[in-house]
Amino acid sequence: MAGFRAVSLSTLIVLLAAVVYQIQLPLVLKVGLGLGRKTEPLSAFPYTCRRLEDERLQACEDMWLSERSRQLFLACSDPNARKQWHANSARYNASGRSLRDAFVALDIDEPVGAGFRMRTLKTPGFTDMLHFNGFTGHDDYNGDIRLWAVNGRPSVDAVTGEFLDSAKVGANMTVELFRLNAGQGDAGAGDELEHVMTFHHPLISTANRVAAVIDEDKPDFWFTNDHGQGRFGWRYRLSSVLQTGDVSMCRRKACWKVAEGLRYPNGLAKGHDGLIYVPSSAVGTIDVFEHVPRQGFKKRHQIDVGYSLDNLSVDKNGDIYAAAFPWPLQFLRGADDPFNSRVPATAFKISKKDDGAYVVEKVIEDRDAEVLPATTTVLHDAKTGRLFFSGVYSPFIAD
Ligand SMILES: *[C@@H]1O[C@H](CO)[C@@H](O)[C@H](O)[C@H]1NC(C)=O
Ligand SMILES: *[C@@H]1O[C@H](CO)[C@@H](O)[C@H](O)[C@H]1NC(C)=O
Ligand SMILES: CC(=O)N[C@H]1CO[C@H](CO)[C@@H](O)[C@@H]1O
Repeated sequence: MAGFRAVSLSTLIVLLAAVVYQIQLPLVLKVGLGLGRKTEPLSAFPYTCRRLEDERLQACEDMWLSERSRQLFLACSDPNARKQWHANSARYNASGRSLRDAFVALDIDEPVGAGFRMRTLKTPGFTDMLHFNGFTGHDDYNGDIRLWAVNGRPSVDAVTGEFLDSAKVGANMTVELFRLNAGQGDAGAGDELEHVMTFHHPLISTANRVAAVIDEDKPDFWFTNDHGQGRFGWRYRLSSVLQTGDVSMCRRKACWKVAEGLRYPNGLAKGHDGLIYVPSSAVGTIDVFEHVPRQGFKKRHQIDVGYSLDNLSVDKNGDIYAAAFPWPLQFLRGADDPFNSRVPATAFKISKKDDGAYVVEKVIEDRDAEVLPATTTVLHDAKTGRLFFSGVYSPFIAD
């Protein structure tokens, strides 16, 4: 009986997927496979690029720049372990998970050798493991720096403490808030992060990245659930087809949904205009929302980029930079062999004109994967004009 049910359910899923994909075939082919796309080599762009290689700078999924202290924060991991355990890509071998995820801070105005002065931040007050996905930060008025990070740990049995099979029950996703206290937060200063609190809630289910609401010193944040509430099984696998991705908000112990019906909502960011920009990887668009208190998100614009988009970042001038994959399939395949794969990368700049219209511009592309990593986040330092690239499984970052 169970077998029969499994067969009919999976047949149904395949049929359903086929129907939906047929309707959207042109879009899926264009965005998902990169068909008919003209890509350009690095030499077509006015940048010189180099790799910053250091064993601490591996598999840095995400970055955030503290403008005040001129420190670039990265959430780094172990590229080989990502293959075994990465809750956001349904890799659930808990025994192969990384045991060395850590925040790394680069003082980007302090060059040292071929790179920058850097230090790994300790988190003594946090006794659990970190398994990073996206994070964000904020320069507080009092000089503190706060970092909100998505943490995807294996689920454990509350009684025995043994690992549960996260493929069957989903990973245990939380958001962890850390603080680098004033003084410690100055470039090159302290290396200990204070753990402020853990957010644990049923709605933090397939969390991808966080955007801080920032209302004085409150810890409130928005975050994307890239597979919505589908923690495992067909709800997980079909999420971007069924458009079940969502954005939710948390205030201390309470969380609620503010937007739904999204296709793989990814690394969201809050713009300087107060609007929230949510890229959808599966369709190559950015939805622009206004947060209306007590009503949730109201969609104000949609920006079409036409590339499979990844995470966004906002620079000091308010321009948005988006990492994109010209060939998404190559990106997915590359994850299995992070040290040898060559995956093309693209970055877009999205600026808002005075009349409110958006201009999308390709700023760099590495068609032949000469230097840039399989990029999941690109960040622009408006002060120096530098771009930083990092990748969820890449063994290096680049600038
Ligand atoms: C899980 O990870 C461990 C440790 O890396 C490895 O030895 C094992 O082969 C992995 N299991 C599977 C099913 O890939
Ligand atoms: C998930 O993490 C929270 C916070 O650390 C913990 O209280 C809870 O017991 C964990 N649940 C499972 C199923 O692992
Ligand atoms: C915040 C962040 O880095 N999120 C995502 C960036 O894109 C990759 C690939 O789609 C995701 O795996 C990350 O979770």
